[in-house]
Amino acid sequence: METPALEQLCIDTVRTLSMDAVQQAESGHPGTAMALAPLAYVLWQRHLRYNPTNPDWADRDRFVLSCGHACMLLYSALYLTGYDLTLDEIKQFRQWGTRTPGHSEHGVTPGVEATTGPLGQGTGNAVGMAIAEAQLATLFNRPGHQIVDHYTYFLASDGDLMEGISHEACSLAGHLKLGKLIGFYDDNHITIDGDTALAFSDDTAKRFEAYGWHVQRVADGNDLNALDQAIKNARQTPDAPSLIIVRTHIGWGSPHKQDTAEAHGAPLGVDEVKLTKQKLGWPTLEPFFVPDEALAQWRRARERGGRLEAEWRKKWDAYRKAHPDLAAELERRLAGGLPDGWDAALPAFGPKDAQATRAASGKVLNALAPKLPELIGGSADLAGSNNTDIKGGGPGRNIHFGVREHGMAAVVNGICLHQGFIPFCGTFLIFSDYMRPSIRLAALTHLRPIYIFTHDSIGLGEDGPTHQPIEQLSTLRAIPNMTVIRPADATEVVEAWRAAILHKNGPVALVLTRQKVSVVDRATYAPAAGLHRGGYVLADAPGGKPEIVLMGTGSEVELVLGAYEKLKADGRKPRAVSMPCLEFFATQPQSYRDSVLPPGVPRVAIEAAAPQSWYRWVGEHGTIVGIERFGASAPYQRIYQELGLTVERVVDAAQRLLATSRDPR
Ligand SMILES: Cc1ncc(C[n+]2csc(CCOP(=O)(O)OP(=O)(O)O)c2C)c(N)n1
Ligand SMILES: [Mg+2]
Repeated sequence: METPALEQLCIDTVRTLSMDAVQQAESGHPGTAMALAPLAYVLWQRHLRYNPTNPDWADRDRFVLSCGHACMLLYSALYLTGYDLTLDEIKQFRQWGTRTPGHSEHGVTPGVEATTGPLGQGTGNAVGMAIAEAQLATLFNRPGHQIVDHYTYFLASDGDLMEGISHEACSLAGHLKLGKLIGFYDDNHITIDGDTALAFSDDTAKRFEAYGWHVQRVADGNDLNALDQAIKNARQTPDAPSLIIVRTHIGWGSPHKQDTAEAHGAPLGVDEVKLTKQKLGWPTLEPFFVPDEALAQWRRARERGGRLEAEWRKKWDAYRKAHPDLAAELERRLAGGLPDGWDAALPAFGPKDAQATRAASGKVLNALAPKLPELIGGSADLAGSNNTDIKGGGPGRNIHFGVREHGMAAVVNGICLHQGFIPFCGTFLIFSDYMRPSIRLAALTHLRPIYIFTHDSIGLGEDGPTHQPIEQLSTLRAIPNMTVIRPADATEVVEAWRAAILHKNGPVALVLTRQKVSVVDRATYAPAAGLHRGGYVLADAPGGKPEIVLMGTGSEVELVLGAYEKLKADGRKPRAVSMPCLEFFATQPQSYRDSVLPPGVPRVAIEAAAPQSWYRWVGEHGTIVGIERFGASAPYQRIYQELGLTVERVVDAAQRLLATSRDPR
């Protein structure tokens, strides 16, 4: 069936805006936006429930553009439907300070639900959003009151589905039967290198059917009715996620670039833009031309969205009357506020409670869980090792991610983006490498998942070098806006969790031991609350005038204190510092940092890991006792000995420093 003229005009407006913006920026990805314009039209005009004037409406449908390179599609739809995004900002595509950056960034452009660009991530985010929706609906909906009731849509390209993360996330989604998750696969047979036949012969339909998804095909991406019908069918499939495979033609309408890889990631060229507009029968060659009637048609979304939200608000008012406590609780959770007394049940640990910090973490988590119902999560098949189980939590509260670290990390980002939860997820620290792309996006997007990374060093022992992290602490710390906390003992674990719950603006990794560590005697040494400043003096030299500072994190604080006592007994004047969070410490005022690490006093740092993150803190003349090789398979005490992570080595390093620092330079 021929597309009616007005709808065609609306669709071609997306196409022309996309190619004009990319042409003006002299960079970007025009072809996919051009091809998918009809899908955007059907989705935004006929199905997606959203209110352009209130992008944060809690019960809106979510849309995630997993192929973030096609962001001109999204920006066009957002501008045209009347979000707070102007045509001038479309003209500023990819320029400094713009709200239309080169890949879609959540928090930059109103209406952009996820930061995408690294392929596959958005697909994982969408799964997390659908999990969050389903869980909130279970918890808060009541008979006659469906106040949480929205769909999550995502759009994935060939690259998204080639990426392994899409397997992890979509396999989990199928297992969880996320019926309100609807994905589109842009089956255009093209990636950057050329025809997908070069590297991709999956039967994607069969693949998703095998996951338990409901799969449909739309043979022609320009067929509005077929798209419309497929979306209707998908919405009427409540017990399985849906994939709609849409055959499209990248660069649709471009006489020379359509169906070529060239249409993917480069401007069409001034001449080709002109020829394309002529072929589309576009009324003018003037760039960024938006026909009034097309804009008016698109902008009906404002009135429709206002109405949809108003209808929902009526339902909300009725719900609030019928269930005032639930309504207040849901409001609190969506706003991200903490309930009174959330930390009232946190345990206290004493010197007799020597235990692995992972074990302490499990206890703290279970003390928090009854007070913080928004805390949900689990592990990538290591729940018993990571101590991530919420006892009595049941399904929904405890998420079994399966052996899918990458998918897990993207899913918790999606749960964060949805709002209503503080998600956590666990694995061995070594496998944070399998999560890293999603961790980085959480940091970039200021999301706040909590990572529970156990088995944090050679201290895990016999499993050997494949499982013993070396460089992971430094590489995690190198991510901007990342917070890595490695508590020394059970008392610091309590404070680490408190800090993680309070920290709202980026991910927090809790880095925990497998092996037992003693509990610092807080009657003798300083209280663990010092953790909130990142580093603090545990034990000082007489008069607070140390001649040497010893510092460390996690299990190595035992070695710091051992060396401190030894040096003190030898008549030296050492200071012992616990440094559980270098990021917190770095944000302290200089005066505080100087009070912990006095300028001019030599420093020794010890951490059973690669030394990179310590150079700043030990200074030019300091010493780092770290590890610059892979670990080994043996009982952990032996590995510590062999690799030189010992009290003697710290004492020796301190004595050498003291000897040289007294030398006239
Ligand atoms: C993880 C990751 N690897 C590589 C890239 C670079 N890249 C961007 S798009 C793309 C593939 C393009 O093909 P497709 O995904 O089918 O998108 P289309 O051109 O069809 O829109 C690649 C390799 C990326 N963005 N993310
Ligand atoms: Mg493609």
